[in-house]
Amino acid sequence: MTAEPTYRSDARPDFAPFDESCGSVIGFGYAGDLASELGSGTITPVEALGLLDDMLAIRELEEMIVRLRSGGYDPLPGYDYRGPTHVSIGQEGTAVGASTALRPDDQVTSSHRGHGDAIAKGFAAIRLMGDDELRARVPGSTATSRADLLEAALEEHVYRVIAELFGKEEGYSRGRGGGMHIGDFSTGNLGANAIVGGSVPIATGAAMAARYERSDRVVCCFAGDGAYANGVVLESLNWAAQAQWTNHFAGDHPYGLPVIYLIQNNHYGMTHRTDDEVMGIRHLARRGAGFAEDGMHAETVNGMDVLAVRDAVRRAAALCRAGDGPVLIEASTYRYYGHSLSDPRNEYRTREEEAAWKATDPIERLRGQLAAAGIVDGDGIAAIETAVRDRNARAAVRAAAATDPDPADVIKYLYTDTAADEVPAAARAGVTIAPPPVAKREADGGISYKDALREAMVEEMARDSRVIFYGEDVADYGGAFKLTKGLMETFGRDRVFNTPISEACICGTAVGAAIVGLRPIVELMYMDFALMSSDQIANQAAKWHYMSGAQVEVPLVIRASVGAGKGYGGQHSQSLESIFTHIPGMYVIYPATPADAKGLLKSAIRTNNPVMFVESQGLYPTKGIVPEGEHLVPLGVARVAREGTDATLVAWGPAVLDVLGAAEKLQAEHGISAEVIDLRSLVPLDMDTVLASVRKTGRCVVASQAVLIGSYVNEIVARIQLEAFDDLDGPVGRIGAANGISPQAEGLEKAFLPNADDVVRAVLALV
Ligand SMILES: Cc1ncc(C[n+]2csc(CCOP(=O)(O)OP(=O)(O)O)c2C)c(N)n1
Repeated sequence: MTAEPTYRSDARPDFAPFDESCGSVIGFGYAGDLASELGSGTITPVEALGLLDDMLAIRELEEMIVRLRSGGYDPLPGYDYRGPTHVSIGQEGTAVGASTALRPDDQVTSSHRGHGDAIAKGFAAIRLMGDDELRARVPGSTATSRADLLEAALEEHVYRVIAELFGKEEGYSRGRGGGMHIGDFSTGNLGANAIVGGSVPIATGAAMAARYERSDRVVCCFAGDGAYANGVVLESLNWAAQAQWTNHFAGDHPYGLPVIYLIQNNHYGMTHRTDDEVMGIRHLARRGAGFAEDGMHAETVNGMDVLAVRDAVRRAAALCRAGDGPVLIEASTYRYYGHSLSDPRNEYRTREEEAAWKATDPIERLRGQLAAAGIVDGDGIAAIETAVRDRNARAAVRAAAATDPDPADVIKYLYTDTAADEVPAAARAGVTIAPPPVAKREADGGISYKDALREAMVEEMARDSRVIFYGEDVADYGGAFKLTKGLMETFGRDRVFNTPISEACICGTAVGAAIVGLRPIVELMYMDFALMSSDQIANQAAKWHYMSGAQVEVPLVIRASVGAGKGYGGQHSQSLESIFTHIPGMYVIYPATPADAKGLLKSAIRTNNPVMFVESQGLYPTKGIVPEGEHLVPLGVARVAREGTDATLVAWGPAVLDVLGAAEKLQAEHGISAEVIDLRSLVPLDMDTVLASVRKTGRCVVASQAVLIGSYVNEIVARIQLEAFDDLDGPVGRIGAANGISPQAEGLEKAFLPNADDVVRAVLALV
């Protein structure tokens, strides 16, 4: 065991004048062409023809969408194409140039305009696959030669992409994702994203995982120029350039994150002008300058030249593999059509401008260079074009006839039923570098809720090295509430580290790391801050299992604590669990006791579903008996906390203590026997236990600490009234905080939060 060194800041006052530049940005420095690349051996004639084939395949696919929309695609007359139409005609050089510069195991993320990226990354990976891998992709193929087998695999790829666009079961995401979310994890495409900028922290997290695993794979993040105004994108650049990846904290692995941020700068957002309207810089490559001390390597390339892009990404990948990532590449390119096919473009740009860009067309450019180099003549090129057109047409016809998903399966793949019950051998070794912190048990075996949570994390991190933990101030300091004190010393800075104050990136990188195989736990200091990362929780973590058609699971835990009751006011006190129960795809857990805090957190870390794990700062010091070692509480099973016969009290989190207090009073002062159900898990929800109790008692009050308006309390009440109406002796009561904002003044906060007396009154009203 090597103890992890601790570091103290040496940030003494230093006001010496300085004059610093922010690093240089190289623009359009590529001076090569096909002849020079062939001459230097950086490309073969076969590879060069592959570039043409890839770009043509993209253009043909996009032209198919254009023609389908106008009813003029001859192979599929009258086919009703629905869904978005963000075609990327004109931008083929960026997708193909970048993808062919990557290894098959390198990964990409992409954007709403991602059909081209999906074709390109797939084709590039498939061309480099061995025969066995190819055969596994087309098991029914009768091909006997490598060339025919490869051709069959390429066609199958086009087919599965088009099948996804057509919403078919045979699509890569089984028709659940569609064109704006298309991903093919088997060729390293981690998914397109319809949230502008949404994939950028995901790519960053996937790169973090590569670094953690000591892998030399690289992640290339495709996103548009519009995205580079978005907060989470700028947070991602800051995240990727953190000093801790390369300085003394980095221990034996001083590697920068292996991520290439590739801006597909087509000079427009939807219709806004990036160049001289909504941004203040001419070359977006300058975005990199403010983040890394020695200047993040950044350059602008001609995105209409597939060879220039390929050259830049090859160099970027080499930098990343050498530990010198991240890299920023701006590819200046153009989309010939509008934002979508419903955009006529005439309100914001001229036909002259379009003609000028079309004169730099990437396919024409390569075509000319191939002919000039004598690799293929005009007839040969025409034959390639016909072959590509026929291949796409066959794939499209097959896709149109593929299977429509069964409407009965509408929520199939929302959740996975798998968990990390077994830890792979590679994740079992060498996981601690110092003895872990041990909770001191009282004579009766009691420990605090807070210590129980730490015990769960210690045990799970010791069990499985894929479990990493990060958040704001969680390392040396042990978190704002000292809950994780000692974890960094036990597991090392590689697995337990501080983050910038970037809640969106904290959650987004966790998604990226999770989908490529890690099992992150992240901490949000206060649950209120989850709203800063709401896109990454609601649109990314919750959705990727479903939207990928179950190609990937997203095993991550977001621990978020509620600060109610401390006089911290409106932005540090909210119980926001109801918001996340409204997001299908998330699990939402809220323990009330120390034993459940441990047992539920351990189960949350092991499930392969994303979990919003809510904790109560008010409950942190409460004590209870907690079994040592393996203590797992299943998710989705409520607990009968007190048995009774006259009324049922349903609650979760700190409200469980209120209803238990109320039950005591009801018994002592009114002779009413109340049964208490602690829900523990809001999603998945155990209605059976609730209904069984209500059917027995005939009366029910549901309580939580959240404000009543829009509260999950109302969902439980509605379901009881619908599903046990005949067994009820009266309407179901509801308890929550006042429909207001948590105040600072003690008396006001007491009036704001519900308490046991409120519950007593609600029960008495029923009897
Ligand atoms: C967060 C978010 N805001 C707005 C939109 C609507 N929208 C879709 S694409 C787009 C323009 C994106 O521009 P850019 O990133 O440059 O990509 P491009 O469309 O040019 O490929 C907008 C505003 C969205 N999908 N997501």
